[in-house]
Amino acid sequence: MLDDERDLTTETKVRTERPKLYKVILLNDDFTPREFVTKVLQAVFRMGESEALGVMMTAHRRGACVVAVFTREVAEEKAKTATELGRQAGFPLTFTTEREE
Ligand code: NFA
Repeated sequence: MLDDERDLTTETKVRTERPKLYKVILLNDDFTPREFVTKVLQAVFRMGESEALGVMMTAHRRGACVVAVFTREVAEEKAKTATELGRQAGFPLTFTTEREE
């Protein structure tokens, strides 16, 4: 179609919105073994051992650490899965999600 033939009164703009992003946050506790936390980070968040150790130790020292950022559904699913792995092993390990600014 030639440009001149387009019906300018019925054109619609296509806008693709950026998805809102959510942080998954690891909370420290006094009971979950360091090695268990490290293994969960590797399994659920596909981290290598040294990165997982770094995240675990940051949460241990500071009380919490951002693990990664995802769309809402993925963040909530990973936080739930990782928290559940701790519960199944009898630990209070907790991952939360928070909307990124
Ligand atoms: N603070 C826990 C310990 O000393 C380790 C831990 C780190 C737990 C990060 C939860 C999150 N065994």
